Amino acid sequence: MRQGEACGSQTLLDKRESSLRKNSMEVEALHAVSAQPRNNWTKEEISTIYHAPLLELIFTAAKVHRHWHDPLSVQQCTLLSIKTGGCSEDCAYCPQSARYDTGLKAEKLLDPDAVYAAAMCAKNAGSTRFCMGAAWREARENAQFEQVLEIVRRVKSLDMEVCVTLGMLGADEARRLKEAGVTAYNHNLDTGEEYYDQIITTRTYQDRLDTIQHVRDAGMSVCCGGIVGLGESEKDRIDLLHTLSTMSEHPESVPVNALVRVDGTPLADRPPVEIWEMLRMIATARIVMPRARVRLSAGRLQMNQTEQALCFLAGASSIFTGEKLLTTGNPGYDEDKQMFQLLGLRSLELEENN
Ligand code: SAM
Ligand code: DTB
Ligand code: SF4
Repeated sequence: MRQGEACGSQTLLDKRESSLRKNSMEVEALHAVSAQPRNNWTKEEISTIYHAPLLELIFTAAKVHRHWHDPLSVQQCTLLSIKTGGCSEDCAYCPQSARYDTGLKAEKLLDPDAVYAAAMCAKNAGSTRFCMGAAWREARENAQFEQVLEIVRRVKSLDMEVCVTLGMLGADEARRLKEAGVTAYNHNLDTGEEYYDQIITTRTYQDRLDTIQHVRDAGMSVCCGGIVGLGESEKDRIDLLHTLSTMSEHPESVPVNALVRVDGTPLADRPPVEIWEMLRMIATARIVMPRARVRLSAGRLQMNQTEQALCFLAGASSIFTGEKLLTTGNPGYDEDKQMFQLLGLRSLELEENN
C-alpha cells in the first residue's frame, strides 16, 4: 500500500486529477486564457464547453474574463427607441412589429433635441454608451436617415459611445453613419441559422451577415448577439455561438438577451428563461470570444441581484441601465447603482476602454 492511500488522500487526489484531465473543456478554455482569441472553434468544442459542469464552466469563464478584462468594471449603456413601432417585419419576439397587436402605439422619429436631452440624462447617470433603436426593416438614404445622422452628431458631441440599430444596412449608409460619428452598429443574428426561419421570415440569415459585413467594412464596431428563450434548442444556441466566434474578427460586443415575453407576440407564452441557460450562454460566449464585451441585455427585470452577480462572474461586462429598454421595462438607475455598490462593481469610464 502506498503512503497516502492509507488515509484515502492519494486516491482522492488521483480521482480529482483524472476528472480534470478528462474534462476537455478545461483544457480548451485554458488555451483561451494563454493564447490569442481563436476563430477556428468547432461546434463540438463549443458544445463541450457549453455542456461542462456548470460551476466548472463559470469558474473557467471567470478566469478567462479576468485575463482579458478588469472584472470589476462594467459598462453602463442606455437605450432609447428613436422610432417606435409600426415595423413591417415579422420577428416573432418583437412588440414593435405592425403584424402583432401588442397595444404599442407607433410613433414618428424623435427630433434631435429630444434625443440629445435623453442622452445627457444617461451620461449624468453614468452611462458611457447611448444606443438608439429604430423599428425599421432597413435604413435607406432619405430625409429620415438625414435626421438620424443629425441625431448621431448631437449625441457624439457628448463624448459618449454612439450605437445605433436601424435594421439592414447597405455599404453607403454604413459609411455615412460612420462619418457622422457612430461607434458601433447593433445587428443581432438572434439565434442559430437552422432555427432562424421559425422566428423571422421577412429577411434571411444571409441578409443579416451582409449587414454585419457592411458595418465592419465601414469601420464601425460590430455589436452582434442573440436571444435565449425563443424555443430554440441548445444546439441552436451553440450554432449561434459558432457563427459569431468563427467570424474572421469576433464582434467587439455580444449582447445576450433573455426573451422579454410581450402579450400579442407569437412568443408571448414561451416559458420564462432559466438563469442557468443565461449563465451557460454568457460563460460560453466569454470563453470562445475572450476579448468581446459580453452584454447582459434584455431580461434583467426577471432576475434578482444574486442571479445577475453570477452573470458578471461568468463574464458579462455590460448592462443596459435606465427604466426602459426600447419599449419594455428595465431596472432603474438607482437600483443598479445599489447593485454595483453591493457587488463592488464600477461603471466603466471611457478612458479605460481606449
Ligand atoms: N429594427 C432593428 C432590427 O431589428 O435590427 C433594430 C431594433 S431591434 C428591436 C433590436 C434587437 O432587439 C433585435 O434584434 C432583438 O435581438 C432584440 N429584441 C427585440 N425584442 C426583444 C424581446 N422581446 N426580447 C429580447 N430581445 C428583443
Ligand atoms: C439588444 O441586443 N438588445 C437591446 C438592443 N440590442 C437594441 C434591445 C432589447 C429590446 C427588448 C424589447 C423591447 O424593450 O422592446
Ligand atoms: Fe422590426 Fe427590428 Fe422588431 Fe424585427 S426586431 S419587428 S425588424 S423592430
